[in-house]
Amino acid sequence: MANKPDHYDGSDIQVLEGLEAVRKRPGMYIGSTGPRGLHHLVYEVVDNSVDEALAGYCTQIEVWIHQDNSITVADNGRGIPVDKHPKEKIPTVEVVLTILHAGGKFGGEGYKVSGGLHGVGVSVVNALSTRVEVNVRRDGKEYAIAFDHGKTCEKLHEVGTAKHTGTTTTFWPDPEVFTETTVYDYDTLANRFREMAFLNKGLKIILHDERVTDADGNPRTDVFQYAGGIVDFVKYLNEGKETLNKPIYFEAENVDGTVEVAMQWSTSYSTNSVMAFANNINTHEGGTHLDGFKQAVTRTINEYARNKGILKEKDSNLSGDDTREGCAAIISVKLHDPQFEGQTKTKLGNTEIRPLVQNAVTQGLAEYLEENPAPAKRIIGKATQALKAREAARKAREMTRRKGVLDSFALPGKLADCSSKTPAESEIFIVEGDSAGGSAKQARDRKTQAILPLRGKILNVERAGLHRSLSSDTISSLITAIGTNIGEDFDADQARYHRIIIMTDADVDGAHIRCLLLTFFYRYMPELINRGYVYIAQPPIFGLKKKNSRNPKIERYIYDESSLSSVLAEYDEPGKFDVQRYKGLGEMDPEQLWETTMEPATRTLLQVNIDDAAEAERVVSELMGDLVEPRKEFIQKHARDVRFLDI
Ligand code: 0RA
Repeated sequence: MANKPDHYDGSDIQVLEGLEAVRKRPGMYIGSTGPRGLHHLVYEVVDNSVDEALAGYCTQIEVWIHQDNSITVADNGRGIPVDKHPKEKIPTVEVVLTILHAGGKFGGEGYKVSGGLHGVGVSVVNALSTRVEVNVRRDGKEYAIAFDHGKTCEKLHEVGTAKHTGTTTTFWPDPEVFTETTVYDYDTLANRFREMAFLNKGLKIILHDERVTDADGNPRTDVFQYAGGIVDFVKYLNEGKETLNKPIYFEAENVDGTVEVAMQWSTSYSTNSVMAFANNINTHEGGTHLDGFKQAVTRTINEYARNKGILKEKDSNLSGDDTREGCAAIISVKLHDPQFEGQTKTKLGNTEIRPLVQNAVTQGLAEYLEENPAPAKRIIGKATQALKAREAARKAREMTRRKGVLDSFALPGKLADCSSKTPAESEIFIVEGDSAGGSAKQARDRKTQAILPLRGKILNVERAGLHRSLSSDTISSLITAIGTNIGEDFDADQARYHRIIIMTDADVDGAHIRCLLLTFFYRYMPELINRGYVYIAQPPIFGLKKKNSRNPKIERYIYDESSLSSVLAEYDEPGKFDVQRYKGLGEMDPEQLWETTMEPATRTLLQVNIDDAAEAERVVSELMGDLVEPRKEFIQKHARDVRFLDI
C-alpha cells in the first residue's frame, strides 16, 4: 500500500468493489431478493451471534422487529473487536461490516465451528441495507459506528461506558433491493429461532415484534430456550402424537467434529420426520450424516429383531423405511470444515462424519434396545407392521395397475385435462366440489389449465395409511392426474403439471380440505413441494358492488379479511357500495372466477414451501393425527394461515 497515490487507499477500493458486487447480484449472496432473501439478512446477523455462542462466550440473543421492519439483533458475547485491523488499518468492526467474507475468519484464530449457510458474513447485510448501526460493548466502553448503503458514514466512536460486553446490530433492508416486500413474517423468524434454540442447548433467543402490541403496549414476544436441546426438539415434533418410547439421545465426538442424535417413535405413518443438521443448517438434501444414521438404524433394528427371534429365518429384512416409520429424529453434527453440496447447497459432503454418526447410533441404539425391552418391543412391532403394510400396499398397487387405474393412459373421467403436453406450461386446479368445478371448467384456458373437481372430503391420509388411501377413488384420481405415481414408484419427473393449484372455498370446510390435500402432498409427494410445484389459489372473499345498481359489475375485490375495513374506509366513504361475501367458489360466475383467481397475469398464488419441515410435520399431525381434541379449534384458528414464502 505504501506506494499507492495518497488520495485513495487500497482497502477503500476493495470495499467498494466487494459490496458493489453484492448490490449488483444480491441473489448470488442471499439466494433471492424475495421474502426468503429478506429473512436471510436476519439469519446472517444472528448466525454471527450464534457462532459467538458456539465459541462459548454468548448465552443470549435478542431480536426486535421494529415498526418500520428494521431489525435489531443484540447479543451478550465478547463484542466485535474495535482495535485497528493490522492489514486494513481501520477498526476490525468496520472490516467485518465492509469487507466481503471477513466474518468470523478474521483475527488469526477464528472460530472452531461456524454456522451460516453461505457464510457470506454481515457485510452482505450492510451492502443490502440503506443503513446499518453497530454498537459494541467491550473493555468497559461502548462504541458506535454506522453505515449508509454499505459505506461508513459515522466512523467508530466512543459513546459511553459499559458494564457488560456484547454487540448490537440494527439494519434497514433496502427497498430498492427487496422490491417485492420488506415486510418480515413473524412466524418465519420464530420458527427459525426455535430451531436454533433446540440445536444449541440452553441458548436463549428472544424475539419481539413491535408491529404487534398488547393492550398495555408491550410488543409480541416469544422466548426460545431449551434445556433439553434436540431431545426437546423431538418431543416438539411428536407433540399430539401417541409415542412408543421416551426420546433416546446419544452423542459422540472426535477430531472431525461432534454428533448428537435424538430419536423417538410414534404411531404415526410418517417417514419424513428425520431431520439432519450440520452446523445448525438444516441439510434438506441430506448427506453423509443422514446416510450414516439410516444405515445404523436399519442394521441395528434388523439385528435386534433377528437375535430376539422376532424376525424368523424365512422372513425378509425390515427395510429402512419400515424401521423409520413413525420415527422422529434429529441428527445434529458440528464440524470444522463443512462441505455443503447439492442443488441448494444443503447436502453435507464430508465423508469423515459418516462413520462417526454410524458408530454412535449403532452403539447407542443397540444398548437402548437391550436395556429397554418394553419400548424395544413396541418399536420392532411398529416396523414389522410397516413391512406388512408395505407388502399389502404393493399388492394393492399392482392390482390397481393391472386394472389400469394408475395408468396414465386412463386419466380419471372427472379430469378436464389441458391440451398442452408440456408440463412446464401446464397447471392443474384441484377444485372443491362439482359446481365450482363446473365454473372452473368454463372459465379456464383450455390449452394450459386442467381442472380436477373433488367430490366432498378427501380421505385423511395421515390416519388411513398408504394402503387404504390407494383404494380411495379421490386419491387415486389425484395420483393418476398428476402422473407421478406414489410410494416406491414415485417419480417427480413424470409430473404432468408444474403447477398443482389447490382451489378451495374460503370457509372452514375449504380450509379442512386444503389441509387434507397438503397432508397428502407432504406425506406422499414431498418432492413436488420441494420443487415448488404446489400452490394455493387465492379467491377473493368480498366483492364491492354499486348500491341499487342493476349492473352486477364488481368494482373491487378483497382477498383478505383484515383489509376489508380499511378498503371500505378509503374507497366507500359515502356508503355507495354493497359488500358481497363469497362463501364458496360456486358463488362466482366463470368470468369472475377467471379474473379474480385463475388468470395467470393477474391472480395471486401462494407457493407451498416446506422449508420448515418440522413445523409442517407438526401442524399436519396436530391437525390430522390420532388426537381429535385440538383439531377443530386449530382449523378454525388457522383457516387461512399455512406458511408460505416466495410467491
Ligand atoms: C471475533 C473475535 C471476538 C469477537 C467476535 C469475533 C464477535 C463477533 C460477533 C458478531 C456478532 N456478535 C459477535 N460477538 C463477537 C473477540 C475476541 C476477543 O475478545 O479476544
